[in-house]
Amino acid sequence: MNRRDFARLGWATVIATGAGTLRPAFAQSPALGPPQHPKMAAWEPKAHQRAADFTLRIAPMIVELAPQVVLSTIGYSDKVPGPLLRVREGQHVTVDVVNDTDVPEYVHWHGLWVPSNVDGVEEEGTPPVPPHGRRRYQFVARPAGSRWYHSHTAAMLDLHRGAYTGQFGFLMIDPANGPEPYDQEVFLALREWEPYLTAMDQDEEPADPNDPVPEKPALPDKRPNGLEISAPLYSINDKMLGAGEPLRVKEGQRVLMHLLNASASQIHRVALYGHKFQVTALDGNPVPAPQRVDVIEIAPGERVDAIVEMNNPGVWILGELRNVARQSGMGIVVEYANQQQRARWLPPPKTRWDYTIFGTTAPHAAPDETIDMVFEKVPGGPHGINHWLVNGKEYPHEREFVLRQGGRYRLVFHNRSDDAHPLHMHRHLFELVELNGKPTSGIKKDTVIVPAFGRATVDLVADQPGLTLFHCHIQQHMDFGFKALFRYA
Ligand SMILES: [Cu+2]
Repeated sequence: MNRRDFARLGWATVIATGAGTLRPAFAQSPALGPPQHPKMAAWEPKAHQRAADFTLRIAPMIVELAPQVVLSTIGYSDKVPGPLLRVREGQHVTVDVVNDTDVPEYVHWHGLWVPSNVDGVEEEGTPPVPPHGRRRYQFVARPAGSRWYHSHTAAMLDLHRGAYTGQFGFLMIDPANGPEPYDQEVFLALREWEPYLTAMDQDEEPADPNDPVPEKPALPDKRPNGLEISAPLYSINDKMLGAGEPLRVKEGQRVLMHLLNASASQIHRVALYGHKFQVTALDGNPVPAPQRVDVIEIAPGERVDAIVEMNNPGVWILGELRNVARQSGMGIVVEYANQQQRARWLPPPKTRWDYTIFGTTAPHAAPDETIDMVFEKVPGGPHGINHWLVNGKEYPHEREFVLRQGGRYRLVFHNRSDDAHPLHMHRHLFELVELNGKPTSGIKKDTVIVPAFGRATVDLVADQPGLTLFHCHIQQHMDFGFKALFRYA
């Protein structure tokens, strides 16, 4: 049976196994009562502290992806995605997080300039939200743009923790000077559900033979590939294609779409037949040269903001290009007013996603230092899981990566593996300099896809003192070696 057959037949199986994820805490948790843990008292807000702007409750919950397709996961405040946190640039934000599960949790504020002890990362020294306890996170909301928050807990072999759960949500930091004009705003988070381990890698489009492969070794690695994460169910937000309300639009509207890939493992490509995406921001940061494209590629951790001009009346599917992903749920119906026909999917023209077209040709300031980072796969390993090396070693790297405050660093990412990796730098933005030899300028990101056997070069100004985690945003890769800690001298 191939993977597609499984996707067609497998729902009942999946739901049955999914039920096993219900934890005792689900039955025991008080609805909103006082914390049960003895250590809790220390975390109670003091009388003189003001009330939090937001409270997030981490707890087991049920998600109805479609009628008859219901699974259990851990989520924020009983919502998937979690509540939209919307703040102004520069606002002092207080978020109380209540952990109603049996394990410590970390909430990471992805794309924000926050100190290490607030970033929500164990490796940087952020204290956890204790089991059946609570923790207050306080930060200044910056920079402006589409940010998000998510669990940063290691999952390892537990596929019901960290990024495999429903613990993710949008965090919008509205710019002081207001966004571009639009008629409607939508938030679309791409997700997979009920992950499992397999050595059959069918979750990505086959590589284009014309893609440059500057890091391809002369001799191919003949070792058999280890286990990777796959998933039979897909959704946009909490609904499979066709199960939720359609996105209702009117001819002539400009719809601002905030796309987020909240997946633990897969890069996605989406299209909307007969429409173009005017990409205005990458990872929440306005691009110097907005462009209209047919297809958006987005990796775990990335965000893309795009305006779609609704100028092709009908009922269409905005969905994943891969049939298996779209037919297993990754899509949403876009319905124009007064159109009743069946939703249609037609594949878009063949295009290649290329960050560099959104940049300029301005020259870059010379770096103070260049840091080369080489990424390699160790196929198989303990439990048959692929392991990952950064400069020949799995995490940790002692004091290998040290930044001097104010220094300008050029990081060269050499991907010597046959997978694409979304590489994320915490607490900083970097600027793209080159992708597979193609120069660009002015594109600020916090996560960049380095294609299979490809190379990406980025510039980073060391202006956020404190421990800073760097890692692949694919949860399993991060858990099995693909991370490094940057320190300030
Ligand atoms: Cu990776």
